[in-house]
Amino acid sequence: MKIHNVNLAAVAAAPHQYPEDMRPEVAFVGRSNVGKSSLINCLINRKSLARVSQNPGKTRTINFYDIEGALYFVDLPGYGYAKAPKTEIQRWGEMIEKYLYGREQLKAIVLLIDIRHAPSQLDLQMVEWLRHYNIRIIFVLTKMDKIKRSQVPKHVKIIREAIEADAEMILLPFSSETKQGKDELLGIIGGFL
Ligand SMILES: Nc1nc2c(ncn2[C@@H]2O[C@H](COP(=O)(O)OP(=O)(O)O)[C@@H](O)[C@H]2O)c(=O)[nH]1
Ligand SMILES: [Mg+2]
Repeated sequence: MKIHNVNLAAVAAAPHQYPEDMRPEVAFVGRSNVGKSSLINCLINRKSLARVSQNPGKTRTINFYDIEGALYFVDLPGYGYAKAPKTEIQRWGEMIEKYLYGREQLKAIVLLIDIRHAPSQLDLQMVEWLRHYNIRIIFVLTKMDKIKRSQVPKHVKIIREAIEADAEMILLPFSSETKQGKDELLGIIGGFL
């Protein structure tokens, strides 16, 4: 899959604003600052269509990117930013749940985890949630350029054990800086559509 034509098709604060044309969707989720905007920009070959934010936790909408008129990349709001009041977290949960619930078009979720750290409690909760909804998860382990290549397998193993991944579960080390993992990820996404 090569991506040339991308448009921000919808910015949704509520379900009635989601696209309704039944094209397949792949959604991206992870804690704030994990590198989600950078990953989406890397996949779509743009510098900054998906905002790379210095201000974590600002995105409070679900953004739908029309990819080649064939599918949508869905940018879900990030979680786990510091200093978020409880009401904000609750609103976040409701927003995500409304999207996940019964979204037939959703073919897979790309869940981003920083390769340097063990998954947080919120990451594990997210995994449990997605398993509950029976949604296929692709784990992308971000910022791999920040650790030595020789350390990658060790970090993958720690994360694999923490999420209790079975053998078929995909955990893909990735870097938006070096584009390592990009072609593999596009291949995996293509395979699910
Ligand atoms: N070294 C490195 N930095 C990254 C990578 N991906 C994102 N970043 C940096 O991490 C910060 C957060 O990235 P962003 O894409 O805005 O994260 P988001 O909050 O998950 O959307 C920014 O300063 C990015 O430049 C990566 O693969 N390698
Ligand atoms: Mg972002």
